[in-house]
Amino acid sequence: MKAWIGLGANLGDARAALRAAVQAMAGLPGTQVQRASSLYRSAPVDAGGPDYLNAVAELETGLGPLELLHALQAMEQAAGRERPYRNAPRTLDLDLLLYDEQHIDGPELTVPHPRMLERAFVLLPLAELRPGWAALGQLQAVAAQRIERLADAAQWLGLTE
Ligand code: PH2
Ligand code: MG
Ligand code: MG
Repeated sequence: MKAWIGLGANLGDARAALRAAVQAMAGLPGTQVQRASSLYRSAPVDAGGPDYLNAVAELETGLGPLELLHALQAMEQAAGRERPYRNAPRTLDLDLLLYDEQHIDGPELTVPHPRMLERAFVLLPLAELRPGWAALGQLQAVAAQRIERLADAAQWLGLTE
């Protein structure tokens, strides 16, 4: 199955945390990272603290949605994630955005991610990997949010000089 993961961080060395997360996702059982978006810097949405770094990764995985969710949560924990309050600044946030074409509405997991349409920091990187998933009007609806593209995938993942 294909899955799309939103990556974010706004504490510590955020770029290193997102890069390490991509490597860790590639190490999950039965999972490959097929593509990654560019790296973006974005103003916090519904949150305080420093600017975020954000990106989206596309996985091919044999893990089911809850198995994948739990693996992502374990990676957040390993990166030192603390949850003092809702939307607190974080060393690493990994959100399961889309899982194949499934709609999931369970106690632990909702897919598509319920707030993704409100967030330029999700829709813009996702549009690189799944152009057409968000309609033009949906992209226009978040156009006022401050976001800047910093580096293409090869650059921020350290695959080029
Ligand atoms: N994540 C949030 C809340 N607000 N804002 C930006 N710019 N980027 C994020 O990743 C982000 C946010 C909750 O997970
Ligand atoms: Mg999030
Ligand atoms: Mg999250």
